[in-house]
Amino acid sequence: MGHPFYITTAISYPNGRPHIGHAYEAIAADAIARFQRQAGRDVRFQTGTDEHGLKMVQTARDRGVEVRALADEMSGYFKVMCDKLAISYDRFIRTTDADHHRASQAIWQAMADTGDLYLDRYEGWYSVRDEAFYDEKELTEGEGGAKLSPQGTPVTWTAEETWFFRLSKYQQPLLDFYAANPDFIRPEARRNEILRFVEGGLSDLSVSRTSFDWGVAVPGSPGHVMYVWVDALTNYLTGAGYPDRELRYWPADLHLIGKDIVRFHAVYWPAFLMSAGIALPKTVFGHGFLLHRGEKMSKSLGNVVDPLDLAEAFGVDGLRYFLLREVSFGQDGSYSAEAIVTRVNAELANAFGNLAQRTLSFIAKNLGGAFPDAGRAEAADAQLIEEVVVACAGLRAGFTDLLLSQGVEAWLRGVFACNQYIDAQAPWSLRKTDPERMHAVLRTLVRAIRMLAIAILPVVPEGAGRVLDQINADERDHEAIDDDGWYQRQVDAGATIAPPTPAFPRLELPAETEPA
Ligand code: ME8
Repeated sequence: MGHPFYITTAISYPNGRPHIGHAYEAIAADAIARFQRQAGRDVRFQTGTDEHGLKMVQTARDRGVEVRALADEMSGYFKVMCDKLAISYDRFIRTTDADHHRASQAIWQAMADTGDLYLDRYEGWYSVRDEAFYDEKELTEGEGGAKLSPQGTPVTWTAEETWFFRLSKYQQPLLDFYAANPDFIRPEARRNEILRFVEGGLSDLSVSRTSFDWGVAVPGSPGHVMYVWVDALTNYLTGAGYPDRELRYWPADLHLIGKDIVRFHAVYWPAFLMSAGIALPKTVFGHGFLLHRGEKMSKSLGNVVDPLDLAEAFGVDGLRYFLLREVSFGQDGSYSAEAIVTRVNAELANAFGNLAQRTLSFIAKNLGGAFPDAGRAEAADAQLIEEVVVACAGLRAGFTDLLLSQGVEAWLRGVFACNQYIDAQAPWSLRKTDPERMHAVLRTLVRAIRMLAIAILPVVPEGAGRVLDQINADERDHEAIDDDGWYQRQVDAGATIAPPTPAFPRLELPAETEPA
C-alpha cells in the first residue's frame, strides 16, 4: 500500500443549499485526490458539513424549524451534490456524528491538560455570519455607522462568561513554524496576510458559549458548548480516527479551503494542535472565490446558482473541466454560461473528444475494429509520442504542485499536437494510397489518445473513462502512462475497438442564458 495522502475540504455550513463555490472546492479537492491515487498514494479524502454554531441556530429559528431538522435536510443536499459531481470522498462527515463529539472533547481535554484553557468574561464583537470574533481595530464602518467585520458582515456586541484559549502564548511558536515550513500556507498572498496578522499580536480566544446549547458540550463544564470553530476544525482529526485509533492518515497533507477562512486554519488550528501535542498539517491552501460574470454571488443579485443545474446544463465533466481549467488555482475566477460553452466545446468536445471519436470510429469502420499494425513508422510518429509524454508530465508536475490550471494547459498542448499530426498525416486519405503508413499513423494516435485520457482522468473521470473503455485500457494509474508494452499486449490478446459513442458531447448555449 502506498504512502498515505490525506486531503480535506472545508466542511460547509448547512444553513442553506450548496452553491457553486462549494461545488468548486469539492471538485478541486476531488481532482487532487484522484490524481494522488493515480500516483499510487493511499488517499483518504474527507468532506462534509459543519452543523453547530449560532448561525445554524438563528437560521432554524428564522425558518421556524428545529435546528437538527435543518441540519439533516441541508446536509443531505451537500451529500447529493458531492455524489452527482463524482466527488470520490471516503467519508462525508457531519459534526453531529457521535465520534466527532468524542474527538472534540478529547482535543479540548488535551488543551486543558496543558493549562491553555481558563474561564473569564468575554466582551467583544462577534459576527454570526462569519462565526468569528474580531478586535475593535479590525472593524470598518458601514452605512449609517453600523460596524462591519473585515469580511463586510455585521457584528454584534456580546458579553458572557466563557472559556478562553491562550492563543497569545502561541504567537512566537506559530511565527517560528511558518518560517520553518514555507509551504504551510499557500498561495503566497495568503501566507503574507497571515504573517502580518500574527506579527500584529494575538489575543486569547474565547472558545465556549453559554447563550445556546447547540454544540459539543465542554467536558466538566455544564452550560458551556464549544465555540463552533473548535469543533469544526477538529473534524479533520475525527476523520483520521482520533482519539480511538492509530492515526495512519495524520498529519493531513492538504486542507483545501477558501481564502476567507485561512485565519482559522493557519492560526487557530495549528495553535490548538500545538497545545494538544498533535502534529500539524503539512499544507493549508486557500483557493480563490468564484464570481458570476465578475460579480460576487448574493441572494439579492439573484445570481446564486444551484451547481446541479450547471451540471445538468453542461455535464458533470464539462463543469469540472471548465472550473479547473479556467480558474488559475489560488486566484478568484469568473464563470458564465458562454464561457463554459466556449471552453468546453473548443477544448474538450472538439480538440480532444473529436480526436478520439474520429480515430476510433475510423478504426472500427475500416479495420473491423482491429488494433492497427506497426505499419511503416516515420520520425513524426515518435515525435508526437514525445510531445504527448511531455504534456502528460506537465499535467503531473502541475497537479503535484497544486498548479491545476497550468497542469491542464500542459495536457492541452499534447492534444493540440495530436490534431496537428492528424492534419499533417491525413490518415483518412492514406487508406487507398498508402495503407502501411495509415496503420502506423493510427497506431500512434491510439497510443497518444490512451496516454492523454489517463492523464486527464482526475479532471473528467466519466468521459476519459469512456474513451479508455473503448480501447480496453484497464490500467489507469501513472505507471500505465509510461507502460510502452500496453499496445502490443492488446494486439496479442486480439482486443478490438467497437464503434465509439462520443465521450465529450458538444454543448449548446441554453436558450435562456440567465442566470447561469
Ligand atoms: O466557512 N467561491 O463554511 P461555508 C469559492 N463551515 N469558494 C467559496 C465561495 C465562493 N464564492 N463561497 C464559499 C465555512 N466558499 C465553515 C468551514 S472548515 C473546518 C469550516 C468556500 O459553507 C469557503 O471559502 O461558509 C469554504 O472553504 C467553503 O466554501 C465552505 O464555506
